Amino acid sequence: MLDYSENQFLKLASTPDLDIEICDVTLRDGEQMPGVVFRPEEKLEIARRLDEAGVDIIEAGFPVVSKAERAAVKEVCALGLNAKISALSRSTPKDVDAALDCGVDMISVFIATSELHLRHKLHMTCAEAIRCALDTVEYAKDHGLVVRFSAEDATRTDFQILKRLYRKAEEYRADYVSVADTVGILNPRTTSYMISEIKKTVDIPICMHCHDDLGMALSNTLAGAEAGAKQLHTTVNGIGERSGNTPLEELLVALRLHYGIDRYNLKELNSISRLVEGFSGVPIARNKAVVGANAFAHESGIHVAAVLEEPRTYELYSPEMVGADRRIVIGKHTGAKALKYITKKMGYDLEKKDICLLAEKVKTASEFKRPITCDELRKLILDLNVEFYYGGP
Ligand code: HCA
Repeated sequence: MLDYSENQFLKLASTPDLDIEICDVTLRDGEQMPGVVFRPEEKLEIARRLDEAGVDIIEAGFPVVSKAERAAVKEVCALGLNAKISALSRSTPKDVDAALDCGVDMISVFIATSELHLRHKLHMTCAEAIRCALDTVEYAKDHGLVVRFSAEDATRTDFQILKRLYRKAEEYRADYVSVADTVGILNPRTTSYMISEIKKTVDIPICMHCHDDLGMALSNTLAGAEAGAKQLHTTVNGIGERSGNTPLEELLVALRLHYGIDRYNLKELNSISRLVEGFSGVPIARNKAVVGANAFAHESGIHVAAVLEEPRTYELYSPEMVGADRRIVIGKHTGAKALKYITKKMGYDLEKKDICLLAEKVKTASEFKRPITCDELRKLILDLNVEFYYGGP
């Protein structure tokens, strides 16, 4: 495989060594995307594939939501995967019991802490919410679970109160504290500030749970990791509530290219992405980074000619690295070199003058605003009425 790491900007700034783990929440927060429901067998298949990709923790669901949900989380736990299995729990012992019944390794105990959520959702005082949270953390610890305490809407919570609460959660033996950027208000600079300050406050690892309302979930997750957050949350294809969460595939590729983290199996990314696209019914945008249909597609004559000679000219990293294929698209911008390559692959050996004629026909035919299929190209070749050698399929 070509070495794609020879770029000054991948080396320019001294990138810190990151001590991170990935917690994928596709099966829980991903499923909270309006209209998305995973069947139990689909949850199992996604969990298996996440495990093959090497994610460290899988948040398998919210067991108290329904009987079926609880059964599915139970089955994920029974798969015996390498990944640790976690479940979401409100700050009440009833939810912890439901998670315990599933056999999870970890639990995410959450409660909203912002003034807005306290007043308009929980109808509780801050002190009451803190009491519920700490009692539940204690209850889960007493029942042998690894506990993440998550402050929902942490990023719109009074920062002094938030830090005090995280310190308390640590005192109550929480194993992690989570910064939930529930409505995606952070930017990389504010993330960096928040995480460094929380790091001065607690000694337990910090989780970064980002939403993409401003399109900054990935950058914020990386900024959080650079500032010392350990557990990074993702969903496949970035599915999740509203604009979604940090996309697993984008984060893993960034960690590989920018930070040299190579323990995740990136070759799984394309197929897991298609799997989740099918199960969730949420189509992947063609121009989506890493897994979009166009991530390694080339049409422009100039680009195709260069890519055919040396793919790195227009590809930052190879499609093979993420289990994808390169696609050469025939359309309005296709040049002679690309046509020669494509027609040869189809088995036609056309002379240069006929390739030029064909290029003109392709331009006219593609005026209908869509690329040309191989069958249409074959028809155009036959319409040329020229002699050629055909040795193809
Ligand atoms: C939610 C809860 C949560 C929890 C995040 C976490 C959020 O709103 O559904 O586990 O840290 O975004 O606040 O997903």
